[in-house]
Amino acid sequence: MNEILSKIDSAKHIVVISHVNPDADSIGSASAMYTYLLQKHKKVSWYCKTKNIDTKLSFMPWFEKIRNSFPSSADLAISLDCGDIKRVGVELECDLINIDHHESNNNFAALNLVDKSAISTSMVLYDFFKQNNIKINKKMATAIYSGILDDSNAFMDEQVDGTTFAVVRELIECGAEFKTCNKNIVKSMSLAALRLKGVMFTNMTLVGDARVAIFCISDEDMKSTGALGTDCESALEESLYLPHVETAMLVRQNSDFSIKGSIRSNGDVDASKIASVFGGGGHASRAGFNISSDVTLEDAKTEVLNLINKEM
Ligand SMILES: [Mn+2]
Repeated sequence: MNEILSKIDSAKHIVVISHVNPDADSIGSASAMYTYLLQKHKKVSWYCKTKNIDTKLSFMPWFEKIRNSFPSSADLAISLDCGDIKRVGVELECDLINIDHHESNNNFAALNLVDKSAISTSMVLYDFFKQNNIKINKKMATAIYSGILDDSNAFMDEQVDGTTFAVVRELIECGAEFKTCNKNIVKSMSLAALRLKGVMFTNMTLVGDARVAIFCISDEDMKSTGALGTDCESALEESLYLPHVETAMLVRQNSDFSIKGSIRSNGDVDASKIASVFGGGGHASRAGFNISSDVTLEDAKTEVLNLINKEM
């Protein structure tokens, strides 16, 4: 722990990193860390490779500071919620601290603060602040709450327990603007996302006695709806609300015709196990992978389906 603090203390220019296609946890934990470093009067930047970050996250403290070019003068980087070095999105020449909670994290940095049992990276950060007697201010509390809210699926996840709510209570006491977070993260949707959801559910196929839902999204679908990658994920998760569905799988074509796969599971299928076959990773309940070779969307779908069949 203290190694991390002394590393921060001696650094001149620190960059916090949110992962490629960032979610509320990666933005929230980076936002909380950014706020903390500012308080320490550090020169700090915030890097994310993705250009079009979901604007529903724009209420997060310091969101407007996010840049997609990495500052050359940085001597320390801190990656937040990156389960894999590839998620960092940049080749680093400076030192790295890896703060995360993904099952697949292999401690890729010089210093690692990885708690695989934590519900979110923002919760790992909360514990870090508490253990080091660092005061959590209103901005930090709002950002940490956002990460917990999103990664716990609005407190609906299996992993949520009394401790989760005890932490939330404390964050609210620290001034977390939880109502703003709830509205922006859970109760808001762009027209593009809603249109994409329509396309996704119209074309959904159910297999294995309706225990597996499969979605296939072409680059054309993305362009015609104007939706973002993260919009697909939320519709994917909703398919688990269907009576028999235990596993949901999505293969999506990127604009460069590479393929992004996402798997969600609320049953016995280990999503991260399937994703790891394709070089990806994540958690048992949610995982993802990328296929960069010349595989067609149909072939990718068949391959993932074969694996799910083997697992079930
Ligand atoms: Mn996370």
